[in-house]
Amino acid sequence: STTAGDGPKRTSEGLSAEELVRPDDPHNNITASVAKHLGRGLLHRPNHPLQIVKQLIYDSFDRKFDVAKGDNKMITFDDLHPICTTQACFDDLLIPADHVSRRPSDTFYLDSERCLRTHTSAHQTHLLRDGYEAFLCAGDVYRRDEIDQSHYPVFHQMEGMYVMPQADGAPQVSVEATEAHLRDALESVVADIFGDVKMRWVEAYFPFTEPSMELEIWFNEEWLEVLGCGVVQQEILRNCGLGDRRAWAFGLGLERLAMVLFQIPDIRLFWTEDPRFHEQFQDGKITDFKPYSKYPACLKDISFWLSPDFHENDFFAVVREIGGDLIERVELIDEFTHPKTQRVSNCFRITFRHMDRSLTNEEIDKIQEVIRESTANQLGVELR
Ligand code: FA5
Ligand code: MG
Repeated sequence: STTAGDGPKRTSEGLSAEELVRPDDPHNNITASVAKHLGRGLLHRPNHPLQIVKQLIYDSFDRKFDVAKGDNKMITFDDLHPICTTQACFDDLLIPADHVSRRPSDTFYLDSERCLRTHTSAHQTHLLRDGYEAFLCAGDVYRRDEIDQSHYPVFHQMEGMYVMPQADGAPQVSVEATEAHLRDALESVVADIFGDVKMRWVEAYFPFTEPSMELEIWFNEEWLEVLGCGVVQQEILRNCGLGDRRAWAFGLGLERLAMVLFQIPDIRLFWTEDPRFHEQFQDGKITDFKPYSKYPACLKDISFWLSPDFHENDFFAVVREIGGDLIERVELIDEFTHPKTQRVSNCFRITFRHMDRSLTNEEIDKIQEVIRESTANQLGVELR
């Protein structure tokens, strides 16, 4: 089997960092540190754990659906450009204009009409309109988020979409049959990849599916959400020229699966160039990752009085922008309300760590000073 998708490639219009970061456009909130992740191509890198998981899922669906038995074959796409229209990312999926996920504190916008895809669901409607009825679509997705060992502003998803086969003139496939087909497909693929793992379905909500659910697996003594899915809203299919056909869709987190399968403890490791990481993985094989010693961390605290429109994610973005991959974690460690003025002050602890060497206190003090200045200037807060 091949490591690349078999669908058409659309990455030719790649934009440079200068074209992505546009301080002159009031809608643009893409930072240089995020921009440099575009085009890294982890899903195409041989022996990379994300690429390995992607291929395992492709192969499993390939075995699951049999064209000879009337199933649709899943066409794979893993080279679609991450810049999409807000129309495709949100409106086409019936996500209302005031939905939280569309806020500039949550989504990276290129301009008023384009953003970095926040999920691979952004490709659903144009692939349907292009005539694809069964596809898997993998790619890097971007969200402004908190920072810790399991959250990073870039991660990877795989979308699956399947329009139920229906003969001309045959009655409409029921929602129940579509949901049953979806559950069976996902349970088989997860069992195929994980072996005998405990799974459970949890009710969920997505504007673009009804009913909607999430699949969780039992891992390290807790339930871990690996995917969201559901029966596609009829309105979406109708808008794509599919009338009363039925379809299901899912969106799965590739890092989540890879961290479980390979015992990878930190989401930032997927981006490292350290050979001690890369030499541990081999295409087609699931092996346990053996952590190598980490370099020591350096901790710095920052306290400030909040401004009325302060949003945590804006602060995280400032820290990430200046500290880049040195930032392991940012956590709120203290909140204080002044008894007289009612002003609120927050204290955040920033954990700095280099993946490939030791840090000196002096170099981190310099970075921390820039973080303090930018926090005050960009967020209008008052440093303490
Ligand atoms: C979505 O993104 C929906 N588009 C999924 C979907 C597709 C639903 C099609 C229905 C039909 P959600 O935000 O829950 O949903 O993300 C889906 C999966 O991506 C999660 O289950 C998780 O595995 C992964 N994921 C989400 N956020 C993160 C994150 N910050 N870091 C790593 N993985 C994440
Ligand atoms: Mg979710």
